[in-house]
Amino acid sequence: MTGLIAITRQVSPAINQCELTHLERQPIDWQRAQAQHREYVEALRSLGVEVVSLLPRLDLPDSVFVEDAAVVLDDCAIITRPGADSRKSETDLIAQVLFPYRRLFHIQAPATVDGGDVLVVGKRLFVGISSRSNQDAVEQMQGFLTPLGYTVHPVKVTGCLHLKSAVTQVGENLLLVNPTWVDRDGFPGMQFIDIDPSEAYAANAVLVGDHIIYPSAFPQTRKRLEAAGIKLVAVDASELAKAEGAVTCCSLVFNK
Ligand code: CIR
Repeated sequence: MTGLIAITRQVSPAINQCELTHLERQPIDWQRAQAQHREYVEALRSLGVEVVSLLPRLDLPDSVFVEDAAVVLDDCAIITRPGADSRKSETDLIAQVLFPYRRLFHIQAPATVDGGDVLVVGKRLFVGISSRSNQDAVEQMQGFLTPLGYTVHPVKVTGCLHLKSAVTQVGENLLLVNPTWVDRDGFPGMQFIDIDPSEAYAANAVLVGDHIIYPSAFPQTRKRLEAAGIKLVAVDASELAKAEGAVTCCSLVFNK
């Protein structure tokens, strides 16, 4: 085992009432979404991660996207305050689950932040300023984390829901990026792989050890990743993509 744990939650039967910002609503097949979510959980397990699978919540359509409720670091966790009102109560449930593992900090109004807007690279946190996450959240996170040796950097995001729709980490010093949605200059000292321009949503990957979990929907970008020597486990994440969810959104992965 890797010593890594992943918190996940099964897909809500109310997933068709999910929030949507940049996508037109299309019917989501709940059973197919559940099957794909199980495949995702198996991908995590295949990489040696211990997976906690929480029960589905009928009252919380977007609760499968556990990433948005918290940011888990090695020495603490931040419980977020999601930007969408329908999602604000998801955080209490996740705080209960994380309580045994980490000291918790809580984001307070007027700040809002979704975990999908927070990219952690070592001791640096990049926070997307988006329709969900604001500068007050950056300042509260700086207050919590500066004494622990972290730095917190706001980054402007346009055209997509979250920072991690536009950029994720795929290696120690390496980011996968859609440069039309976020400026590479916001990440000094990092190296980049650009997505294939025909695959706008291809910048979201889950890094687990020296592998990534990656959607099968992006074969052109996958070629670029493999050419760079990145090992990947492909999953079909197409049903939850209709809910504007990507692969990082469905888990909170951290060192036990
Ligand atoms: C929402 O709009 O909040 C959900 N339908 C999708 C959230 C996806 N989460 C993520 O990218 N971290």
